Amino acid sequence: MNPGSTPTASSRLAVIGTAGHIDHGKTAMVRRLTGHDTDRLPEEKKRGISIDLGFAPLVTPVGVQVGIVDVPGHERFVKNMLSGVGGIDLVLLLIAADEGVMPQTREHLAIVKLLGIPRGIVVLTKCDLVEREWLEMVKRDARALLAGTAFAAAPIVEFSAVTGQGQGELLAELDRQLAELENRSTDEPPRLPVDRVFTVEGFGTVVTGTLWRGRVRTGNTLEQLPAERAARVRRVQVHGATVEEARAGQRTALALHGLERDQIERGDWLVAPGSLRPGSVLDVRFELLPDYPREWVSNQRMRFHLGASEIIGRLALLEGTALRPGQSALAQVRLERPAVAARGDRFVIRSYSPSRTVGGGSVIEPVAVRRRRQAPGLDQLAVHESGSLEARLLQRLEKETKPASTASLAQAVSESEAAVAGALDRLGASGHALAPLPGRWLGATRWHGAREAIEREVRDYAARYPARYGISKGDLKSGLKASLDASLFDAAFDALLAERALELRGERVRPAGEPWQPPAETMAALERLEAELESAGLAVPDSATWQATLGNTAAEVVALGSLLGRLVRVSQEFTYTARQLEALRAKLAARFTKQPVLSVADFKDLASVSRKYAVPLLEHCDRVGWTVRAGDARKAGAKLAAAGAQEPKSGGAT
Ligand SMILES: Nc1nc2c(ncn2[C@@H]2O[C@H](COP(=O)(O)OP(=O)(O)OP(=O)(O)O)[C@@H](O)[C@H]2O)c(=O)[nH]1
Ligand SMILES: [Mg+2]
Repeated sequence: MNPGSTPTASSRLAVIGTAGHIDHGKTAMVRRLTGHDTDRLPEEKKRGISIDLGFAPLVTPVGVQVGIVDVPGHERFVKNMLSGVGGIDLVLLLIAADEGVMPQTREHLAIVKLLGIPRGIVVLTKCDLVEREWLEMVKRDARALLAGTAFAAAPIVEFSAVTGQGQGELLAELDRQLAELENRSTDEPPRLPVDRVFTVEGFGTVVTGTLWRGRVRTGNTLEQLPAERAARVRRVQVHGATVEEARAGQRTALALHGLERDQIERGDWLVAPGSLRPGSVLDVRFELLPDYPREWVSNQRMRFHLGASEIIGRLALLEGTALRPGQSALAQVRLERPAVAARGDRFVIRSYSPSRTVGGGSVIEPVAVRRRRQAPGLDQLAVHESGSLEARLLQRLEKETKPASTASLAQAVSESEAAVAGALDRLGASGHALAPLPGRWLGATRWHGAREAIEREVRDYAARYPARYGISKGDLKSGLKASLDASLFDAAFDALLAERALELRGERVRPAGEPWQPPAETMAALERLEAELESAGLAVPDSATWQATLGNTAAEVVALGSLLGRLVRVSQEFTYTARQLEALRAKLAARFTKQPVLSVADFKDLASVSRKYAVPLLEHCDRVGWTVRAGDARKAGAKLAAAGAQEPKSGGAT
């Protein structure tokens, strides 16, 4: 592809990094290409080596804006190298022509491979110091080093920082490589690993990093992780210039409100609030480097590098007790401090002491729970690792105990909300998932399980207590509480009613299509009770008395009476038949046509009862709207004429 023909080249962005053994000319090359000296620390100047990351901007011949991260080559500073190399688009692997391939040439190459850096150019530096023959030999070594890797076809450029040889070719090669690069998505939530923190007079705390995803604008609120602290963006800079907005793929400096210099450090993250969660246990796929000299034994201490962070922890193998060099396995990273990861993030593992790169891999589940080796569920982990979005979502949904929002599912599977919403619709259409509540999703298996649990309880109760109409909704819900979340219960219960799988009367529910007849003896007892209550006028015997007479059948009779609307509990003490209350209502209605106000004394006369009955009866009349209070007296209530709420239902049971 001809890079000059790319119309959007000037709007393109990239971050590239150096790599290679100490003293192989990384910093000198960056200086030659950009005019910037990336060795800024006094100690770096004094010792003539790079210690920490350096940064320099470059605009390529076709106009791609590049941020260069210059890394130290010294083996003691691989940790610093690691904090800058994550998230780069391309690596320049430098090999000094006079020295050839050296240990950190190999280690840095291993790291960029483990991190999945997609592109690379090999730069043979110090070409001014060697003969052609020697140069060809070093070139052959370089090819041999890259053989079988993703960089096998990487271009090799001969270069000298002293003479400027190869500079034009290197820049042209850079443009060729970057032209094939896809621009990063700026629509996703922003995510920035912090690799430097300092203070700027008048602006307070400033952090820098490569913006991995999304965009950041002045005034945005970001979340600092793992501390979970809010930070507002005061100023955005890219390559030293203040800009309105930084986009993914740019070296970015953010001045932050509300954060002191010592509250944030290298290794922290700034992300869209709520978009990622920190976790100390991560499910991963781990691969041991082919040149690691031993087997990796499970549970060794190690250093976990992701983004700009280094966290100490242990790496437990999940499929066996040891892993051979060059092999990979499902594993669990258990850290002493939380990491901030997303599914698919690449990481590097270094041994605890002495520190050397041993392997790396990708994150499968960033916030996991501890699992034992060969515990059940490893196959699910495999689905989570490589399954389609639908398969992963479905697996996640089946784990949810209640309907989950699209946003929380998107977070759980580390995908955008839009992608998850689309996949949910497809799962819905195929019957694998459904939204029992608006915008809240559940796996079909769990949904059917919930419905079955409810139906089973209702059926069991009806079989156990044939004399009762059915279980009360409250008892049903609390009985299933351990296995069914309240919102799931309500949704499933309502669905069963709507489909007429259940029948609800008052608060009681029974299976539909199984007509219920009250047992003859309960019905007879109810009728006897009604007769007894009515024979006393409104001065009925109190409940404790007649319940004692009924004995064991009292509960059944009361349940039947209230189910049929034939018994009404007026107070703790007194229950009346619906007919008695209806007669009272009619009397009251007639009375109020003659006189608009009724005192308690008037009521006692009207109902022929003492105060003991008059007060609870009047309070009942107030409750059902037959009367309303007017000082100590009553006036007619709105429901009085309308044969109120307590009208008896038809006597026959259905
Ligand atoms: N002759 C010659 N010398 C070079 C060239 N490039 C770098 N040097 C010299 O090699 C030494 C190391 O160069 P640096 O650029 O500091 O090496 P580096 O790879 O950045 O080293 P670290 O960052 O410490 O890993 C310096 O003295 C440079 O002047 C080159 O192309 N030709
Ligand atoms: Mg250097």
